[in-house]
Order: sequence, then C-alpha cells, then structure tokens
Amino acid sequence: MSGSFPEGFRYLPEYFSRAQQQILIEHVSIAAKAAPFFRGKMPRTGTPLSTLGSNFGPLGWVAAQSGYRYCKTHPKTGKSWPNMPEELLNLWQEVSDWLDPPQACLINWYREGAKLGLHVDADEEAADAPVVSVSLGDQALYRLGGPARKDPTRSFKLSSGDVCILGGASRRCFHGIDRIYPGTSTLVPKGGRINLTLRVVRGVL
Ligand code: MD3
Ligand code: FE
Repeated sequence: MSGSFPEGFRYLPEYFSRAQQQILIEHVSIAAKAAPFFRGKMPRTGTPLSTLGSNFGPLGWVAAQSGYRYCKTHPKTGKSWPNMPEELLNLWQEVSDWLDPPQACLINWYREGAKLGLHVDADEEAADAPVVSVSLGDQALYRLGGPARKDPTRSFKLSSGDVCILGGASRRCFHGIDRIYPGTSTLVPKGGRINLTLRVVRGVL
C-alpha cells in the first residue's frame, strides 16, 4: 500500500464500539421492515446492481433504469423513508464540519459476491458537502483513486465500526468496493456488509 490519501479524506477505524454497532444494525433491521431492501438498476441498461438498498431520512437515493435520483418515498411501498436515527445525526455533528444535517442515508447491503464499481458520487446538488460513511458487518476491500478515472488508486480493508469522511477534494474522487470477505463478522443477522452513507442532497428551499 503506497501513496497518500486525497485532501479532505479521513479514515477513523473502529469509531463505533461493538455495542454501538449493534444499535445501528437494530435501526437498520427495523427500517427494513417498513422500507424493504430493493435491488436498484443501472441507468439505461437496467442491469441489476449487486447490492440491495434502502434509506433513512427525508430523501432516499434510488437507482432506476430511468436514472439515479433522490426520492421522498420508497419505490415499492410509496411511503416516506424511516427517520434518520439520532445516532447518525450525532455522528454527522461529531465528524463533519457541515452545519446542515444530512438529508439522506443510503443503506447498502452487500451479500457474498456483491461489489460496487469505481465511480464518483455526483447526484447531489450540494456537491461540496462531505459524505460520511459507516461500515458494519463483514470486511470489504475499498479502493480510492483520484478525480480522474485513470488516476492511481490505493486499496485498503474497511471493517465493522469504521467511519470514512469524504470532504474537500476527496468528495470528487473515484472510489468503489472490489469485494467483501464473507463470514468475517457476526454483526449482520443474515450476513454480509451494511454500508451507511450520510449525504446533504440540496439546499433547503
Ligand atoms: C469517496 N459506497 O454508496 S462508502 C456509495 O462502502 C459508495 O459501500 C461505498 O461509494 C461502500 O456511493 C463506499 C465511502 C464513500 C462514500 C462516498 C464517497 C467514499 C467516497 C464520495 C467521494 C469519494
Ligand atoms: Fe460512492
């Protein structure tokens, strides 16, 4: 592993204790009853994503064949997303330098074989607000590059309880999940990895 992290990237390993991780997973399990995990699709091609998704908060990120967008309601149930847990609002206050609270928390569930190709998050109007991510459950191999797809990348493992903050220039860097390591954690009842990403989507009108 070599090279340096992009400006604005912070990695806080083991930020959450096991007991705190269990509380977060309990929030995810309760949310998934009201807002079931669904499989998103790639825009245009309609290829199914290998992850399953749901959301907390007033806005939720939805991947549909017609495009990626933020929606106030679940695509299947038509209901609002479950409230953002207080623990996640507290995390945002503790680690981000952003005054506005996050409007969206994408819940991404990676089961055995799931991955996320190299991409840049660009669906938020609030393009300068940081993204805060929480890893729960199985370990994952994370790849972080630069602002251009051809830029060199560095890889490292993310473990349950780790937090990443993508602020500054790192917000516009390519990143992805190459693989998960099944069975490396017992936190998630049905197995796999849960990633929570907190985002400010747009200015309040
Ligand atoms: C770097 N999720 O949901 S989180 C995503 O671990 C996503 O499941 C990955 O990328 C996961 O979009 C990575 C860490 C992350 C989130 C947003 C970023 C890294 C980022 C935005 C810019 C640069
Ligand atoms: Fe991303």
